[in-house]
Amino acid sequence: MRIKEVELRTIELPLVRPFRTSFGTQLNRELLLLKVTTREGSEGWSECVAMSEPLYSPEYTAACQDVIERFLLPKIFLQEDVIAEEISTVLKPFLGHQMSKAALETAILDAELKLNGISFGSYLGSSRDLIDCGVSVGITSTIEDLVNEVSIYISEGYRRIKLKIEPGWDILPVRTIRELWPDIPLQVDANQAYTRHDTDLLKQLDPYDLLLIEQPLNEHDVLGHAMLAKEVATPICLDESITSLESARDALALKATSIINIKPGRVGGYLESVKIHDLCVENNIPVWCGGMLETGVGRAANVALASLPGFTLPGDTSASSRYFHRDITDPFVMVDGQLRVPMQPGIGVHIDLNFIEQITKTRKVITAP
Ligand code: OSB
Ligand code: MG
Repeated sequence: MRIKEVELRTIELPLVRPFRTSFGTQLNRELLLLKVTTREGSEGWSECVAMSEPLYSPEYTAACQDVIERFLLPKIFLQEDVIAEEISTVLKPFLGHQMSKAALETAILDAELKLNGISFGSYLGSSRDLIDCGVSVGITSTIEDLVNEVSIYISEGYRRIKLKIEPGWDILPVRTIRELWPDIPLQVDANQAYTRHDTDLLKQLDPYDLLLIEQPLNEHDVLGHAMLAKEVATPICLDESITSLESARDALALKATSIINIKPGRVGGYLESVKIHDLCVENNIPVWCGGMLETGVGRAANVALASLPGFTLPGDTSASSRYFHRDITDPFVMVDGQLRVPMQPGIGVHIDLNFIEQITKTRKVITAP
């Protein structure tokens, strides 16, 4: 393919309720949306999962726009023939910036698959039409608010609950939810809020039959996770620490993680995600698809990825209504705790351009030289 132009848009959507984690509270989802138009007449869409501030990862929306404009796109424009599978190699000289690279690769892949009439799911290696939904529940002001929120999700049919935790909001919320719903698959996510000194505290989660503890320690403390994993009975699952196939391989070798949360943005794209999935399948390591409060554009591709055979645990792949009053695509509607994998070519969802126009904060079109 030859690229004609790339549109970079910042959009902002209000969340249905505040989302509080150990790193901050979000009321809105600001994100960068990409549209790649090719000379062949194909259009590809993606969203960059970075947040507006560098609190979850070093990347943030404005920096993503900068690196894409300043370095990544000029490099891609030098390509005679743009092929999605070659993008990560082309961009390799530029270090880091996985979320920005993932966004570019995904939009190009969407354009390519639409040209070839292939869906994301069949291209990535989907093994089913429906995927199980979990839901990530933020920290609330009171235990009563938490119980109310979890009750809603359970009645809607979510098949797994993930509670966000931090020091001071851990044992009590977990014990309360476990006592009220003794059989619901339950897990927790600390987003790096603990240290190596908290081993005894984290051991106190063991009686509650959790599927896993996600990213309790700093993203760079992989050895700390390996040490912790020896002490606690609950499996450790890394999120922030896994930024590539190599980091996944090393964390597994160190026994720092026994389950992996795959987020395509965090690891540089869907193609790298499939490689991590395959490594985990070979090593009998369960994987699940994480989320970054995506709109329907990112969700469509995530749902396709989550339908690969190694994704044996429900992901943070919730319905559109969990996040937004109105989505920018046809909404993802959960039926019996599951979402349907789109079957149309590319990401396979209809994009609501009128609504996107209404929520656009900035828009820039970069034309290929
Ligand atoms: O750590 O998994 C995380 C959202 C934003 C940033 C990091 C995380 C999350 C979530 C929500 O837990 C996942 C989702 O429902 O999209
Ligand atoms: Mg996480």
